[in-house]
Amino acid sequence: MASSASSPKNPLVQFSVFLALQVAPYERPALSKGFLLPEAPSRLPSFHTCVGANEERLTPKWYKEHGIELVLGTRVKSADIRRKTLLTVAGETISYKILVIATGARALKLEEFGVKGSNAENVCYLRNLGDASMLVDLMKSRPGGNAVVIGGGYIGMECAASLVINKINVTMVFPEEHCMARLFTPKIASYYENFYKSKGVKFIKGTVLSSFEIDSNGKVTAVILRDGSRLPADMVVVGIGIRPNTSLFEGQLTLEKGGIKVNGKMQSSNSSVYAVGDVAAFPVKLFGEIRRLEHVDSARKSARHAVAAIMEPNKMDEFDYLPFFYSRVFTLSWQFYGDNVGEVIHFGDFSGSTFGAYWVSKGHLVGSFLEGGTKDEYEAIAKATRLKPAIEDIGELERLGMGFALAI
Ligand code: NAD
Ligand code: ISD
Repeated sequence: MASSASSPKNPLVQFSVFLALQVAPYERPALSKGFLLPEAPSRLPSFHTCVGANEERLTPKWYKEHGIELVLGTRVKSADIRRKTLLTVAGETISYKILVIATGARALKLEEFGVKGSNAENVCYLRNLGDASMLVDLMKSRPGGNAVVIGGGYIGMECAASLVINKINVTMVFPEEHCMARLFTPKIASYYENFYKSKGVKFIKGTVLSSFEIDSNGKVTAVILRDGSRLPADMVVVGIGIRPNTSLFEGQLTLEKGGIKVNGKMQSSNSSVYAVGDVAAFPVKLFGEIRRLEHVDSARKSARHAVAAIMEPNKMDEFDYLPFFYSRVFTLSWQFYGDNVGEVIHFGDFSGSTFGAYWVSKGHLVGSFLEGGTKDEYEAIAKATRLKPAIEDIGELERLGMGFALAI
């Protein structure tokens, strides 16, 4: 987003949004959830940006009515931060007074791990609308077929659930000992893995694929694992992580944690340039350190904060964000707040439908996880994590479980 002279709605600032995409900006969460459902799937503009904030639909008409120039199908090929210009692939030069970088991240490709075949017509990634549409078409064209899901993170888990709902047989392959290894404890992971197994999903853990078997039409027919075993496949879904899109700015702005380093106003090492969302590495006050968070909630709130800081620089406090992650699959739904470091205690009924965990570091509660909670319970764990209470007796915390957060 670049801002320069004036607009009809706001005489002081003109906002322009430049996108390589051909559609107005949208949020990704639906792509691995509602978009993949066989019945009444979500479609644009129902998951336009700001959908989570219950605001107006940000359709192209909305941008127009608000005096924001929406420039689609325009890829920026280079940036000159000193001159405050962007050069597009079409050769146009765009000048800005203030630049907001919201370039997000790209899906890691199997080729980066030495495996060829990503371009086969039945191998899907899941990062954008085109990817999700491709997966929908594949599921429709192979009813009852076999899918191999590579990766046991967010994309792997959410897509595996959607594939099952579409009556596709699923085998998940990932290198760790359990799913969602970046966040879940082995005990939490075991609950979800058992739930998935009850839906027919097979897990192959602690290994990775080494190659694809590809037929004469260029379609993958099987996935070959490192130990030589062969998994027949009608489709492959790959979710092996992302990398922030920083390349336009490398050597011009300070980078940290793989992203563009910003201060508490989301301002980069150049005061005219801001960064938000997956690409921004910002100070998380609660942890006293710079983090780069890959999540829609952080994207929404960091963007809101950057714009407020641009419009009213003297009024703005430092961004004070409580890290939040969530997922919804099948009938399950969990939320996590804070940081998953230190000692962990579990609570609740792991043989039922509501359970959780707290993380305690340096004598304070720093992270909370809850599956199957009510709105009040989720609000309670968020509040407790934000307050970072001292924990003198871990056993007592374990005994109180959900009651600890509800009493705060
Ligand atoms: P991820 O980091 O969550 O998980 C990556 C997984 O791939 C891990 O299990 C990892 O070990 C595995 N992996 C890495 N290399 C591999 C290899 N060579 N072979 C097999 N497995 C390998 O990343 P993701 O699932 O790709 O998700 C991408 C992004 O989308 C993330 O930023 C995530 O936060 C976001 N996302 C979030 C949600 C949500 O918050 N609910 C949902 C979907 C996607
Ligand atoms: O909550 C989510 C979700 O479902 C995603 O796909 O955050 C991510 C992205 O919006 C950020 O990578």
